[in-house]
Amino acid sequence: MRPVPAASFAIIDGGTAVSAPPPLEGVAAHLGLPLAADGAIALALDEALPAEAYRLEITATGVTLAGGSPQGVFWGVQTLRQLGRELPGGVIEDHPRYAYRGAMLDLARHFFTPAQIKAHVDLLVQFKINHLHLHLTDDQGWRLEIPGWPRLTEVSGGPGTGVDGAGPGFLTLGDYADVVAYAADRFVTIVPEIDMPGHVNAVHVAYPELTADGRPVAPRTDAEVGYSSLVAGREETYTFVETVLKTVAGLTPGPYLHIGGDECLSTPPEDYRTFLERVLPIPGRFGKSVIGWHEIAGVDLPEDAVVQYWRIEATDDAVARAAADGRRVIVSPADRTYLDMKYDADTPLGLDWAGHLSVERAYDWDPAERLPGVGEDAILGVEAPLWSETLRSVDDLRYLTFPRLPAVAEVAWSPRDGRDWQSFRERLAAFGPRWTAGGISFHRSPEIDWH
Ligand code: IFG
Repeated sequence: MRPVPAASFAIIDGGTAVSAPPPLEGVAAHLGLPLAADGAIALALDEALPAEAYRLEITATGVTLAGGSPQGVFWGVQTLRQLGRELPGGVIEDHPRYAYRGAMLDLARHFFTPAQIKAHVDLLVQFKINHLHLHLTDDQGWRLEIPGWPRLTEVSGGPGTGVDGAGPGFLTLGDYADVVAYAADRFVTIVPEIDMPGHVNAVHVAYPELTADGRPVAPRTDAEVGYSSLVAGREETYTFVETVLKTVAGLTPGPYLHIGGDECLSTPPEDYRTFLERVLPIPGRFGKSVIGWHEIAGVDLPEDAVVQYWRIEATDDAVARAAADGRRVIVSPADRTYLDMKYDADTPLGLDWAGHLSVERAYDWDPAERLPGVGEDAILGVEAPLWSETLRSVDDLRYLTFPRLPAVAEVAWSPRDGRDWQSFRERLAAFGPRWTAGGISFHRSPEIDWH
């Protein structure tokens, strides 16, 4: 044991063991240290704590980490891992501000493989993100196998699909189950999105019979939006939608099904209403709560519906009304959370329709102050979407994600008065060497004095 200040504790590489009761052995495995009954790091459950809360006590002789549930202990493990090998003495008591702390990955514009998605989960949990929203379908590609509708993936998940024709691929039922299980083992809930009634050119390419005139539709590999729509007046539309949502619900242990609803510029308003009134209740029939982008707030919503706010406007009356009616809101304002926004004018990747998103702007805002009428009690949580129109590799994905995802993750986890940009930027600096050592591409933002 190296000589250390009295109150701190040094983890000896490989020589420090962890003790864990059976329900926590899975969590202990994530520490990468041996299990032993007399381990210097003791994991424990403390039912008196809220599920995701934990209490970390570090003394010169060892560490006690108690959580309200295995998930709470797992979040404590992430803090332990962040502290490194020299653990400062003291007690940390911590719990999340919001229950829903999400990241979104757009697999439709550019597909990423199960292995790449799982590697992304490993990085997200280090910042206590507990939901991964997978945008599975859009104009350019359909990325989840649906039994009975094979052309969705054979055609619209096949070669040449994706923006610039560079994002081919799809998840088989087995791939999806594998990703769901991997995420669950790390206390991350997968939130699948089937975007409707807009953003459906990939459906029409695969099944022209679902279009208004039944004529063949050309694949699209550009990045335009708002030009496609399911036909609200045809029964075939609902047969298709019901089969797809039933399949996805059956594959998804999590409580949510996201049905999109955004940018339906080619859906007449009355048709949009008709479509949603028939489709919004379907997830509930399969035991799921429906999530939609905030445009859905214009129609009557199921009691447990969740509205995901994404625009940059200062107010949104429909969302405020939905919140006043008891619907919950996921706050994802593009000008604060869209990781596909450029960092600055020199950023080679990304878009800039919501402005440039610096690390500080991703950090220095408050979800409860973002939308008038959408206060703390209406907010389910925060999510950072990453749209993939300009992504071509995992390095690209990570370059836009890090270091802004940690900023949004802290907005979602920490109490509002506990947040401080100077403190955050100093703590973030320690990740530079770790990401470099791990081969994790990230933006060395000049806002941070990287170690
Ligand atoms: N808006 C579209 C996305 C994507 C995005 C890129 C939403 C909900 C612009 N819809 O954001 O499909 O194109 O920043």
